[in-house]
Amino acid sequence: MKHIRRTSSVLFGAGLLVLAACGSDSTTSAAATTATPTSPAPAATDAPAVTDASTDTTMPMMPMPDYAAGMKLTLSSPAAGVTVTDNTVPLSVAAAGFELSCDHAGKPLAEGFGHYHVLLDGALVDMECTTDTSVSMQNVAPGEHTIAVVPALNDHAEVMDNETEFAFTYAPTSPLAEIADAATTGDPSIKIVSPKPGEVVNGDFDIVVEVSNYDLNCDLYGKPGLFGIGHYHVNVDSTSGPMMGMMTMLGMGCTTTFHASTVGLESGSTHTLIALLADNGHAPLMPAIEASVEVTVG
Ligand SMILES: [Cu+2]
Repeated sequence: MKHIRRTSSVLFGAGLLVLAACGSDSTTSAAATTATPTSPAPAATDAPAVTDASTDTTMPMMPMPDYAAGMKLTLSSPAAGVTVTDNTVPLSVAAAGFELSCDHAGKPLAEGFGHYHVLLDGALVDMECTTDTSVSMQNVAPGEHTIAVVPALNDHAEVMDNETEFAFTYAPTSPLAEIADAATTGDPSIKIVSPKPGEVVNGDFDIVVEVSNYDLNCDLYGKPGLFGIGHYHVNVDSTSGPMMGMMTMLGMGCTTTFHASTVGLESGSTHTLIALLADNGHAPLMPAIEASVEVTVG
């Protein structure tokens, strides 16, 4: 086996995202023009002194744009303290002060657009752009748990001050069979089948991948790591930088088709789409297992 199994969901603690909110390449100019040095970052006091080898700890803290404070979420259901007997927890979330747009995710910041992250017991499950979603209880032990929703900017930096969390009790009437390590013996791999190199893409388009020796599983997002099971991320132009390279992540896929969009990318520009295998805790496999294709925006 070439890759290392990682149980890394704790690396994705929400605070880390705040800590790593600075851009990678345009940091200097962006900070110079948008930073307000006299007022501290809104979430700075919440940021823990957490460091990890997988994050770029040399990156200075950057204040969130002013509009971030106005990005709010309301969780209309379920009610706090509810007992969940099904194996999914449905969420009903309303956004105010911004438009939910996964098309903008991983792209440059744009006032008025963002998405939200769902966290189970503090571990990132997924990014969401719809008002109704759900969290699977696959590989979740019965008992007390929390789910949180937090507004996120296009670069996935979380507006921690506007996080909403609720506690619930998971008491399944028919518990799911636990999923264990995969029995795969080959090396995992991923290929991008579509688009083809050099293809011109415009508007909505699909990225189709082929994955071998690695089980894609949506229900295990944010759950403890398992050998040979996970999902993939799709990034644009870069997989490095803080937040495990997530600032340029368009989204995550657990089926072989990922719906992408050229929204937020300039017409005529050329970009590299990168699909990389990640574990349940969203850490890219190490060493990286990825595929890329260069496309032009029509
Ligand atoms: Cu992920």
